[in-house]
Amino acid sequence: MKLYDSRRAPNPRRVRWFMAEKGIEDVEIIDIDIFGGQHRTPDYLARTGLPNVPALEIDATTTITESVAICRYLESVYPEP
Ligand SMILES: N[C@@H](CCC(=O)N[C@@H](CS)C(=O)NCC(=O)O)C(=O)O
Repeated sequence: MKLYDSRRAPNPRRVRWFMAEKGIEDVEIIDIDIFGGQHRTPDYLARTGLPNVPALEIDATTTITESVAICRYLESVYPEP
């Protein structure tokens, strides 16, 4: 899985904190330059559907957005702790 992140943005930070608290380390983090407009490129929009971070790419066909939805999905995959 890949997490599309932007280091200075608060919503992806919520997901990073959640992953840190749970010890999730096998999600690849990809930094998106939202100040440079990288989240509005055709490639990013084709992957995520929305010009927002965070987005979690689960596989080649499924990406979810919304920080709380991403945390809930991760909780379902990594129920412990
Ligand atoms: N409700 C969404 C909000 C996502 C959101 O607004 N992300 C901001 C960064 S914190 C963003 O992508 N902004 C880019 C823009 O507005 O162009 C969530 O919780 O994930």
